[in-house]
This record gives sequence, C-alpha cells and structure tokens, in this order.
Amino acid sequence: MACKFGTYSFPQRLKLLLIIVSLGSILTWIVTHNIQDLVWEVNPQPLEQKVQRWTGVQIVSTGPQKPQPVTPTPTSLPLCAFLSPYLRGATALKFDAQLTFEEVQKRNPKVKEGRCKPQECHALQRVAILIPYRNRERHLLYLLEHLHPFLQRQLLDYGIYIINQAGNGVFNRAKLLNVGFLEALKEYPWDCFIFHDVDLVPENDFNLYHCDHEPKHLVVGRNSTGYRLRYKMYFGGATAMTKQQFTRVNGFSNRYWGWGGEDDDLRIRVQLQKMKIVRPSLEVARYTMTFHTRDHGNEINPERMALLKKVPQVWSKDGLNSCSYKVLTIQHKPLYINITVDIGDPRHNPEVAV
Ligand code: UD2
Ligand code: MN
Repeated sequence: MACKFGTYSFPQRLKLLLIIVSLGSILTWIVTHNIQDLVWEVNPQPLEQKVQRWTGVQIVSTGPQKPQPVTPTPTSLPLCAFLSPYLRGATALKFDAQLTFEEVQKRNPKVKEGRCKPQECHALQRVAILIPYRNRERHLLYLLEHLHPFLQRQLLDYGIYIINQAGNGVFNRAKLLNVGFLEALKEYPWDCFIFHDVDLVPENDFNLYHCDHEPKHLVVGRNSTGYRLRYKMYFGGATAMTKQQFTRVNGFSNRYWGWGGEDDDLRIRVQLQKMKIVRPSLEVARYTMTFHTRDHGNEINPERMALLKKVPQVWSKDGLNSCSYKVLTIQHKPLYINITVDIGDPRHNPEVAV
C-alpha cells in the first residue's frame, strides 16, 4: 500500500518532522567532528595502547599517562589526532655531504621563519624546539633537514630556535637553554619546550615531540652508545618539559660552564619537585648522533660534581630567576630563529656567587 504524507493527521506529521530534524542534526554532528579525537578527549587511552592499536609498535613509559595539555580549540578546525596519520616509523637516515640550507628550504615550502603549523587541524600543543649552539653548522643543517619534515608529520604547531653563544668564552649549554625559554615566550605562547642537542637526529617519528604530564626524556638509545640507556637517571640530549614543569624547577642552573653535569642537575631539580621522568620505549626513542670531537671552549667542567651536591640548597636562587644575559641579535631566518646572546663568562657572572 502506498503511504502518502497527506494521509497523516497533524500531530503525526509534527512527530515525523521532529524525527527527521533530529536525525539530520545527529548526522551533521558526526560528519563535522573528528570522531577519533572525540573518543580520545572523552575517554583518554594510555599512549601505549593507542600506539599499539594503530601501529603494532609498543611504547612503554615509566609513569601513568594522562591526557596532554591542549591549546584552545578554534571553532573552525578539528583538533589534530594525537597520533598523526602521516607517521612513518623507523627511517634510515642519510647525510648528504652536498646538502645546502637552500635545498632544505626548498623541500619544506610550508616552513616560514623557522615555524610551521598544520593547516588541516588545530595542533594539540605549541612546541618550541630550543637548540644550544656554537659553530656546528653542518650538524645544524642535518638536524633541520630531518626535523622539519618529522615535526610536520607529527602535526605540531612548532618553531625551531637556535641559541647561539657569542664570543669564544667557555660554553654554557644550560644557560643558553634558559635564554631560549625566556626569549621564545616573548614571541609566542608556547606550551611545550624541547631542549635539544644540535647533533642528535631522531630516527623514528613515533617519538612524539609532545610534552607529557611529567618531564619526558626523549633519548633512550643512540648509535654511539649501542642504543642502550647510558644510566638509569640519564636526562641528557633531548628532553621535553611543559612551560609549567620547567618554571616549577626554576629552569636549568646557570652555573655549569664547560662540558657535563647540567643535565643531571636538571634531573635533580625534577626529582626535588617530586616529578617523575617518563620515556618512550627504546624501539622509538632512537637517535643518530653525528660524529664530533670535544669542541674548543667546552672542556670538561671539573666543578660539576661539587655543583651537583649543592642543588637542593641553590636551585630556587639559581635558574630562570637569576639568568642575566644580553641578546645581541634575533634573526628570523627561513628555517630557524637565531638568537645570538652574550651570556658572560664564569668569572664575571652574578649566578656564581649563590
Ligand atoms: C652530552 C649530552 C648533552 C650534554 C653534554 C654535557 C647526550 C646525547 N648529550 O653531549 O645533552 O648534557 O653531554 O654538557 O647525552 N654545543 C655547540 N657548540 C659547542 C659545544 C656544544 O653547539 O662548541 C652544543 C650542541 O648543541 C651539542 C651540545 O651543546 O650537541 C652538547 O655538547 P656535545 O655534543 O659536545 O656533548 P656530548 O655529545 O657529550
Ligand atoms: Mn654531542
């Protein structure tokens, strides 16, 4: 029997209309939202379960997982997926001796003045990569070559900062990173900071350059140490901390001039605040360190063991709140932001007197 709309009574027609309108709104809602993200927001799964489910790669972390800090969502774009669909996993790294900065620029047309963000979705975090630097041009080129595509595949809103120590005085990696943190925040409200050596190239893009609910150590293994963790409490090379986590520990100490100790000092600060260090699994947290010998001006710091003993007494007076420096130039180059800074020297430095 044919069913004509005209044969229904007025209340029946009204009911039918209501049902059609509700079904329509449900359909529109489903189409306009990224279901995967909604599932993640409402019912956050541990990272290791998500990675395993999507890729079969297992991530083990030493601490419990919680949802990431998320930047405010504009209405026009959906949130990016926590695990981007563009990730490739382990990649064989090649270092081409003929490579130039211009070539890397050509391969990364979306990068402008060292920054890039996804156009299709709203990034989960705003991430500043801070690289302490002096006179390592080739290492910088290789890092940029690999890091720009890596970070774009992870769908991050990111910027790469080089904090270049002016002059030939003793190198101070930690103080440069404090300067990078303070200066980068003057430009943009970054959520997350990655403190990154210039010579370490990540081999697997499942090593997410996101910050976690606890400070995260990104380098579990590297080629030069047979891909083994150097020691249980090791916190060097590349670490990720939110703005809040880094501020809570008062940043790095400014007092480590020359090689060594500053990474252990930061770890002690983290422990004093009862924070835990989390790490991705060895399978993904792998790096290639481009070969180098010890640089002039970065000789082993003989004071480092004595300094490490004093961390509980001095951390609150020595750090971000006592970091004195003079910015000489800030250049927005195509592939990175270069901050050249005079950080003084160990003899004429107020921090030393703590
Ligand atoms: C280890 C740590 C590093 C740091 C250092 C001790 C790893 C993978 N790395 O690195 O995080 O704790 O020991 O201070 O464990 N740099 C320059 N120019 C210089 C000197 C240093 O750019 O003249 C920068 C550069 O970013 C370099 C970083 O400082 O990667 C660390 O110096 P390094 O590479 O000489 O020390 P390394 O490999 O022993
Ligand atoms: Mn190195």
